[in-house]
Amino acid sequence: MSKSPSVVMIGLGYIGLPTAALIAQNKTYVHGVDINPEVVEIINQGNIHIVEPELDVAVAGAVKEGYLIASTTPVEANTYLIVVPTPFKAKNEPDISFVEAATKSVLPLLKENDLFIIESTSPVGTTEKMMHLIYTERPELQDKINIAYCPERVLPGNVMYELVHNDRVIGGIDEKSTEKAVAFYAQFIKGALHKTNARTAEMCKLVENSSRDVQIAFANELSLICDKADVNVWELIDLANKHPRVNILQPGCGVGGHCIAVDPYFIVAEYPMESKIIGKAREINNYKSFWCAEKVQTAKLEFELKHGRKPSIALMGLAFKPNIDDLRESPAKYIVQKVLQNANNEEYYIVEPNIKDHKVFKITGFKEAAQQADIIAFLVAHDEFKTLEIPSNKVVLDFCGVFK
Ligand code: SAJ
Repeated sequence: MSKSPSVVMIGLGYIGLPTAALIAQNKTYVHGVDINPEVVEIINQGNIHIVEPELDVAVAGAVKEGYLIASTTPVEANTYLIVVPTPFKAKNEPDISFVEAATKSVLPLLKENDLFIIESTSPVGTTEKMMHLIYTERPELQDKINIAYCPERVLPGNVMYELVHNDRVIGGIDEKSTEKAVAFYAQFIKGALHKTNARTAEMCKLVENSSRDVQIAFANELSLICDKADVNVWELIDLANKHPRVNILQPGCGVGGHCIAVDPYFIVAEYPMESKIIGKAREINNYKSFWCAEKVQTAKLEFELKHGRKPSIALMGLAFKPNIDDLRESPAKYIVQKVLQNANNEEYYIVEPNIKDHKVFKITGFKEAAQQADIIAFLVAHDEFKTLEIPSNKVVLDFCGVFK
């Protein structure tokens, strides 16, 4: 790269890399940093290490034109973006050690008027903590640099579009920081940029995903009630949603992915006495996966009692939501593992049309599995499954509304 970078991006994962590519497409020099040397090498060759539509073209172009370069160490710039993971430790407590390490890595490089932004999903107060860390190590910078929090809200699978078009919430540690961060994002984001303070912006991200988790828990709870009450939950929700002020989401096998199933714990861990509904929603959504596995087990035993032989079973779907190949934190995968733990010489067909093979499971085509199996359990509502014609002699467990 011929010019010194304007932006240093710490973390080149599912959000950091697309954001780095977007900024670079805007002809701003970006120095991307990742601790994984393989990732760095792949990106510098103009390739990508994650699956996301349109990201490959964006990264290839940005690298080729020299606006994006990857490295394992940061360099001096004007803007530093922290986009690293915030996993949780035992007891579901958030772990901000990656954010801390990222902040420490740029500490010696910071200078007056720089902009330091955290995008990583973080517990409330993290931006202030990083501010104290910076001011403790570099007291001469007190009130002289701009520090802000700005969470991302993109949906995996549609990241490149949503990065540009979604509204953003931007909260600085003071007004000057907020204004400076807004001016930065305004260069490449078309959605509205909403100003607030850092704590509110942090809480906003956690609340968005908790809100969805609570709403899905309501739908999942309804599915358990309806199973006992002998009411078709899909028809019920459809009818209830005809009310002008009711909008119930869809039940499924539980909630997966790296966001909705995780972020609510960041609130519960800090405010356990107050976050009753949020905590309970997590429990309900986790329980739903366990319940589905139990249902498969019961169907197996019923089949054996009725037919005097062991059934063959198709488990349809492994991904964490429909029409993607992402198996991270997937309730479907959990159910498959749980069912296989109880296997007792039955024949199993594991199906996931969005992946070719898997290191643990032997993958069978969805048509073949549906044809061969006595019991067909739908764990993910992939589009392919909706086209299946299932003979009436099969036992169908439709946990996610494939045939609703
Ligand atoms: N799900 C249901 N029923 C529904 C909707 C979803 O069971 O009616 C399940 C899905 O099957 C999946 C899980 O919920 O297992 C999460 O899927 P999702 O599509 O709702 O969300 P994610 O995890 O892919 O992305 C979310 C988004 N947040 C919200 O919609 C509030 C996205 O905008 C965030 O940027 C992302 O989390 C994130 O990175 O935090």
